[in-house]
Parts: sequence; structure tokens; C-alpha cells
Amino acid sequence: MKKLITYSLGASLAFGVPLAVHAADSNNMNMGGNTNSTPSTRSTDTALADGVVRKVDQSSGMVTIEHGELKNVGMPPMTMAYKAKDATVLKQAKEGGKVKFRLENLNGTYTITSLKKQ
Ligand SMILES: [Cu+2]
Repeated sequence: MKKLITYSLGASLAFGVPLAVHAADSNNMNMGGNTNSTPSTRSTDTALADGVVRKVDQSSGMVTIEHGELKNVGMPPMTMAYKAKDATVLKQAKEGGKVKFRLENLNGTYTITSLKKQ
């Protein structure tokens, strides 16, 4: 077991062989905030994105967020209103506040499933 770990670490550090892996892994979002980087793990599906809250509509449950590219839902950088999954998400969102958030396409509706203040 220990030998396996040593070998895979060595391969990652060499950067020679993993070039192909890196290319195939190019949709792995690295927002720079996560220090717990595990290059060979597909972290794309749980990654939180950076954004700034532009508007909160309590009555409709919509939060407008200015954000960079969201690879997991195939969305380019934009400012757009998204549905808050629940009251917890809505409560965390404050206009002008920097947030880490998670957007998912739930049955065709872009939904903020997680949001926390930065
Ligand atoms: Cu959008």
C-alpha cells in the first residue's frame, strides 16, 4: 500500500507522463481557493464556484449572481438569476456579498444548491 502511494506521488510530480491525463482532465475547475487538491480525483462535480451576489429576490426565491465559468453546468461567465434551492441558500445571499456557491441543473432549472459567504 505504501509503495503504491509513493509511486503515484512520484508520477504526479514528474509531470512527464500525466500530460495526457491533464488534457483529458481539462474541465476540472480550479478556482484557486481549494488547497485540498487531489489531481487524479474528479472533483468537478462537487466544486464550489466563486461569485458575487447582485440581487436577492426573497418573494420569488431568485438570487442573481455574477460568476465565472461554471464547467459542471456548461455555463460561461455571466450575471444571471438562479433559483435558490431552499431558505438556507436565500438567507446566506446578501447583495454585494462575495460567495462560494454550487449551481446545478435540476430537471432543466438552474438551481443554487449550496451557497456560503466568503
Ligand atoms: Cu447563466
